[in-house]
Parts: sequence; C-alpha cells; structure tokens
Amino acid sequence: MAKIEGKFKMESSENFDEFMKALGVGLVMRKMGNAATPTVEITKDGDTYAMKTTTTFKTTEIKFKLGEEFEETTADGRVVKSTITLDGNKLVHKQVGDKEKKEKDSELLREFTDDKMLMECKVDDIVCKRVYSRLE
Ligand code: DKA
Repeated sequence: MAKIEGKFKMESSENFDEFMKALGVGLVMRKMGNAATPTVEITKDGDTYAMKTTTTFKTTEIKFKLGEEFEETTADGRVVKSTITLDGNKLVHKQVGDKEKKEKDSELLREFTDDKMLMECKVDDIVCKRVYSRLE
C-alpha cells in the first residue's frame, strides 16, 4: 500500500471553478482558487494526522483522527463538520455544510500512489479532478 504521509504539489486541475461555484464561492475567491497551485503536506503523529495546504495567498491546516468528526474552516471560509476515513489507499473526507446557511455537503477523495495524490472533489453531480505529484 502506498504511504499517505508526504508532500505533494498540484500539477493539474479540472472543473475546480464549477465545484467552487456550486458551493457558493464568490467570483474574487474563485479567481484566487483557480490561480492557486497548492502544496499539501500530510504528517502523522500517533493516530493524529495533520494536513497543511499552502498557497501563495492562504494556508489552511486540519488535524484529525480517522473516523472522528471535527470542525473545519475551509479555504473559502465555510465552517463545516468533517469526517475523514481510510478506504484502502484512499482518504475519504466528508464535509457537512451548515444547513441553517443552506450550505451543501461535499466530499473530497484523495487516492495515494507511490508518486501521486489523485484528488476528486464532489458536490451535487459535479466532479473536479486534481492531480498532485509526490515531492516527498
Ligand atoms: C485542494 O486541496 C482543494 C483546496 C485548495 C484550496 C485553494 C484555495 C481555494 C480558495 C477558494 O486541492
């Protein structure tokens, strides 16, 4: 099984604008999101994972244990209830939006291979695919 920990740099992205639009992200933030080529660093300390996503204009970090719900503030500022589980070599990240604010649920899948992290971001029937190369 490929390891999950490591450092990854985004090399391509499809449909991210549609994904952000469906989540209600405004035009200015979408422009920044579309221009970003994030670096993602995943570390593990005991049974706690940390995932740090760095772009030139914003850095976010989440810490989580598999299967345990936590509160996450997304890069675009939504506060969601997240749960991350492991399915083989895939991290399955479910984000539940604030229903009082009519926010949608979304799902982020990250599949790990020896040299890539293959990401799918899903909301409604929209699928965005992002390919990351493993640096470490
Ligand atoms: C990903 O991990 C998706 C999140 C990237 C955040 C980039 C900044 C978005 C600002 C709306 O690839």
